[in-house]
Amino acid sequence: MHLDHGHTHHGAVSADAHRPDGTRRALRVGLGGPVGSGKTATVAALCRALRDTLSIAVVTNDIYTREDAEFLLRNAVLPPERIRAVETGACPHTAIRDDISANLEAVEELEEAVGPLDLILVESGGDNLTATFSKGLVDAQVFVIDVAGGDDIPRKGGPGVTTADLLVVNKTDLAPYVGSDLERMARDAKEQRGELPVVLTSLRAENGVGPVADWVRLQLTAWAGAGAPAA
Ligand SMILES: Nc1nc2c(ncn2[C@@H]2O[C@H](COP(=O)(O)OP(=O)(O)OP(=O)(O)O)[C@@H](O)[C@H]2O)c(=O)[nH]1
Ligand SMILES: [Mg+2]
Repeated sequence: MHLDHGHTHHGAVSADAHRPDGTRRALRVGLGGPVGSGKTATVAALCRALRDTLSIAVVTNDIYTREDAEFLLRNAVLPPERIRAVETGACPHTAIRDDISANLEAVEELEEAVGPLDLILVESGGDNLTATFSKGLVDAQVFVIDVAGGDDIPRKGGPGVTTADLLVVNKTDLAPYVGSDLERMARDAKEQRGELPVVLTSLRAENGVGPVADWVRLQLTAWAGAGAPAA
């Protein structure tokens, strides 16, 4: 199943913002990127930064395990009933791009169980540079890469790097140790992405997730603006 919202876009955000009863549904933000780049750490930090002001839930996608969900549970970033795990089997990108039914079900179950929600974060299983989310599953997507994966990744491009609504270059604290050139990464990313935003983060730093949290707040404002029911 592939639901494409097509024409009515307000920035990153689709205008199809309503529950069957006409109220605004939660904004769904997907987080994708290579294995180990810091997707789960970003989700955890976002929950801590935003949970006092927003009603949040999380869906994780793991290949064979529930490890990401268990990390979030162990670290108590949200109450357990707000976290769902989807086990994707062989290809994690299939579950976020082609057959999104298990993820949609998880999203809908969360809305039913703990809603009304403001924000649902959907973490993809770690994959290569080509994995992107279906627009039928998420309203905006974040692609997380890290400096330790090599500073030529932004230059290599790929749909995640070039088209994600936000590109996060994480683990900047490691740049001196792995010899990554942050300025070059930022410059290459900008070249690939034009006007689309790029942020550099270190989740080891105090409020390191701040730039991502700010971007999420902006998306939510756009989402609220897109929320008026069509006449
Ligand atoms: N030094 C440093 N380590 C980080 C940072 N962010 C995440 N990590 C560490 O990197 C490792 C992988 O982070 P995860 O958040 O599990 O990465 P992931 O993208 O969710 O990984 P998969 O789901 O397995 O693809 C963990 O040990 C994190 O603690 C960072 O900004 N700096
Ligand atoms: Mg993870």
